[in-house]
Amino acid sequence: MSTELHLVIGNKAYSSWSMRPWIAMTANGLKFRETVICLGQDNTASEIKKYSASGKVPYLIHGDIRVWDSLAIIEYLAEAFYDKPWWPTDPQARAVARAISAEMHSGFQGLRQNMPMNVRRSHPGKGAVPEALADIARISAIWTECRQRFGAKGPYLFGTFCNADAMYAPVVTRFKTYGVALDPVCRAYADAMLDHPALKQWYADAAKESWVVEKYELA
Ligand SMILES: N[C@@H](CCC(=O)N[C@@H](CS)C(=O)NCC(=O)O)C(=O)O
Repeated sequence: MSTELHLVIGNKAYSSWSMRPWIAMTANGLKFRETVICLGQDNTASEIKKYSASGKVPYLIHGDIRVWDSLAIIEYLAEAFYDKPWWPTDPQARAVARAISAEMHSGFQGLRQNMPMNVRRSHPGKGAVPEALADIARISAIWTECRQRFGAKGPYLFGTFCNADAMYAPVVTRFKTYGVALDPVCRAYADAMLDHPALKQWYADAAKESWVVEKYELA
């Protein structure tokens, strides 16, 4: 399919939801145009509304097709570019990959609220309240189970990189920012993710951004 892909995202220092499809698309080698809107500005809402009636990013434009919401976008891409390895091929692994992606998408408020994404900063120990620690324990259990059951063929949750890794990529960055201690299995997984070229590119792009939004820096 040669129709242009255009992904509208929030700025890379802070926009955890945007990171997910961007990482998935980059990891799968898709060429796409990106429009970056800085979060937390007076004109953020109006800029996003130029594209998305939902008032949120990420938002994907593909020819006549419009898709919003991170999980819907990566599911759309898995259909539109079905020759790429978006999800594991084994039905059991694919079911678990989708389940943990949905769990990420709908949960972990304790982690999200107390350890907001900021890939440019280091705040070891900050935000380690019981609600965040409970989410970290559940995520560690998910990662450990996936690595042990499905991870034989590579360093990612299901061996080779898939959409579930993209869904957990912002969590990996939060664990780095907030210095979360991990057991050896989870540490090895997080390190493999941080070493992935797509994540490295996201970090490099975020470092070049000039926007500094006080409310996200103080969080
Ligand atoms: N469930 C949505 C959540 C999207 C979301 O909350 N995006 C944030 C940025 S990470 C946003 O657009 N916020 C609007 C704003 O800050 O004005 C998804 O998965 O895409």
